[in-house]
Amino acid sequence: MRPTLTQAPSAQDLREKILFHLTHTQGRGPEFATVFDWRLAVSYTVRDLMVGPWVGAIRAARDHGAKRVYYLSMEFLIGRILGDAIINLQLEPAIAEALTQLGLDEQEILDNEPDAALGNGGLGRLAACFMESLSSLRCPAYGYGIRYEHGLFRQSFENGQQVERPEDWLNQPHPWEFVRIDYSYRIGFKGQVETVDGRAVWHPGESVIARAYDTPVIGWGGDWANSLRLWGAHPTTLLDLPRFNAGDYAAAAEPEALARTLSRVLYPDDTTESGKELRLKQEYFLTSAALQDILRRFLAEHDDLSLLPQKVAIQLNDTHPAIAGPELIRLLMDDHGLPFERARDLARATLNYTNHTLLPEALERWSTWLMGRILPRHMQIIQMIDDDHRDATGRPSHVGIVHNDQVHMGELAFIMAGRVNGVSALHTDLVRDTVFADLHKLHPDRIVNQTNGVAPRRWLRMSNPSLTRLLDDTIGNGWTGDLDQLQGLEDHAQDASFRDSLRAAKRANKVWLSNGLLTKLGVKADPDAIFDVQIKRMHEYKRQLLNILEAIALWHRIHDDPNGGWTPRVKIFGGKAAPGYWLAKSVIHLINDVAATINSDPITSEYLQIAYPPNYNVSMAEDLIPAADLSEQISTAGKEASGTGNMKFTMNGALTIGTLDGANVEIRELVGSENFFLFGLTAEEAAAEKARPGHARAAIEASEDLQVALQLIAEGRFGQADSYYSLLDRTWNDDPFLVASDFDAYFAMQRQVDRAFADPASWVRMAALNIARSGFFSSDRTIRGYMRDIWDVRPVTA
Ligand code: CR6
Repeated sequence: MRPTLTQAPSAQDLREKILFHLTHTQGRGPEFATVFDWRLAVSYTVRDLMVGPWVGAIRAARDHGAKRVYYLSMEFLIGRILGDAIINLQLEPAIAEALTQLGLDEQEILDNEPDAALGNGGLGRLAACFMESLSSLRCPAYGYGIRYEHGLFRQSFENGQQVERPEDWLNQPHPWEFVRIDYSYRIGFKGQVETVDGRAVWHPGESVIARAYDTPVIGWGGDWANSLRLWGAHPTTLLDLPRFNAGDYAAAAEPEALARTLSRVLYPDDTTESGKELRLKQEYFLTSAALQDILRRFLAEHDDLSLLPQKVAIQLNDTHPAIAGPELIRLLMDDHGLPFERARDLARATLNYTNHTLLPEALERWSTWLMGRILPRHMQIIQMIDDDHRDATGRPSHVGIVHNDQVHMGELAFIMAGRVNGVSALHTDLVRDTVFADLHKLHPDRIVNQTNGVAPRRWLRMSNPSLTRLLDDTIGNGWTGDLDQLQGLEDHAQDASFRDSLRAAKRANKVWLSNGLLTKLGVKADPDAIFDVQIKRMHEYKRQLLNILEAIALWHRIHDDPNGGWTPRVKIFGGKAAPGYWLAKSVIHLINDVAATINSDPITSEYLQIAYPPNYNVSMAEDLIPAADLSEQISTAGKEASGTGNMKFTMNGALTIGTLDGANVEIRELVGSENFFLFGLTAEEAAAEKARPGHARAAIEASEDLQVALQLIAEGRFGQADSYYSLLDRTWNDDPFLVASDFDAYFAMQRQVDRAFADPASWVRMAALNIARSGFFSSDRTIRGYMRDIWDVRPVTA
């Protein structure tokens, strides 16, 4: 474990600093201060403790001439910062005492912070965990993203249906960021390319300024912080003064309006592709600003561009920043005069690409027409890269970046990357065998695996204090920075008194959640029931439909035989659907309608309850995961690249019911097949089943439980039947994600879960073993893998 802070502040110090900031930064006397004022005063106090290590880390990296890692991502799903910073700085007891002395409620202060929701789901949250691990491991790194003014939309339910409202986290001061007006770059779009003395000169038709906003990300132990640098778009000219003077005020403000739309909103899709001009502009905005900044920093330290790959490693988080290949070549050729071949080699030795999905609808493509209009110089360079690669490899004619008048961003990213990685063992195999099979044959060493991970500080130490206390008491607190130490619990799993304590810790979390569900939703969740949780984006491949159909079938069975010795269960759902994804929205509607009927059925209410709290986000996950008994990871095999929620549940002692998909495969191998509820078709079987004509109808006709469930929906037992006509039709006649084919296996495995839960001693033992064997899923392990296999960087030691 890292040494604790050399000068850990006392509660008294903290109290004085909080009061100082309340008065001098917030401008309020304590007697007038609101929770918001106090939260800002506490945040500035904590921030002050991050600034020293932050400046020190930047200086140490420069003094050591260290190689830097740059993580380019359109999404950073950070959530709240204060609680995590308190944990990483190891301030909990002192802060708690200081706040008590001030008569403040710590939870109320923490809850006052809005989530920074600059991401959709797993990919964005992964980027946030990676930033934390990079700092915890003292790896000199920068995260580059966009400072969206509106993060992921707020979800509410009206008559059971999703309603979206804009999110506005920046409508209030954001105490963690530092604006750098001196780090601003011009980003061009459109215009023409001319050739002057054999060199291409791009004259953009439009441009905006990218301005840096930095947030320090403190690592575990509090002695290193890296920067998350988010770019905000600003106009090159604030006001069109001649138009303003002529009285045309709206037109005069146009330059500003145009620029600001660029960093205004996060696109609310993750696994569907939007193909919109604004999205392409956002991607280029991020990428160009980042690369200009990277080259500026590099050239401030070195004057020989051939050193670039030794000093810079750039990671592209999915294809969203894949324009980095052409952009880096453009900067090296057009601004620095390098020949194409040199620029290409330097770029390829510097850039790497992570693939996060195989879903064809999510693979980015841009029409050559749009690319040529928005980024004319890049379109030329893309063509050069493509021709060059064809000439160098003699690849088959159907392989390449540009075909059918489209630019394929996956191929572009692959061809321009030194390393390409998948995010779980199974996913990486599928990347090699499917999407990039042809390119893999040409470059057999390029694809590597780096199984995802999650930050144990946030996802265990911060979010699960009752389990944390037990772990610290049992094996010491070294696990926080070295999650493999959880193995030390193996022996204790046999010990009845340890198991009692573990059970008590879980129960405390369940009681707390149960109170919240009652007050916020009116759902009566018995803390002794199984808490069965499925939280993630709403998507057909994730199969929330399978889960709710199982609930209906179970309800029907209980109804028929109320004295059948049923294990009480509370099903909890959380998740948003992309605003245009109407099938996913229809599943949300169905879950809410089913919940309304089932929850109020006096015959079954003791055994089955359904809760769907709206507006699932990072903070809600922090409340739900520690209270879960059962983790639903039930995607169609071959579709979920990795999953990271699955890892968080395992670490927090929930057992998984799941398919052999993504990282579930590795979770099961590590925790032991006897401690995991496996069901369903394998990826290979699923592909074969899908190809079988009439598979859906055949599976439904073979399953009485499923027929009943579908029939009850069709009869209008849950809201209006015609709301669900399309959903039912698709399930009967198409069912691309094999809900019907996997239904019986899932239903049967759930009954096995019921029986297992009815034996608490054995259940808790299984939970203990899940925790003990979850160390592999720390994002520290993942980042060490990237550092070793992809970036070739080492930590900076003091
Ligand atoms: N939607 C994958 O689907 C994976 C994360 C992070 C996803 C998910 O299985 O855990 O990335 N893919 O690797 C994309 O966003 C494209 C996701 O979050």
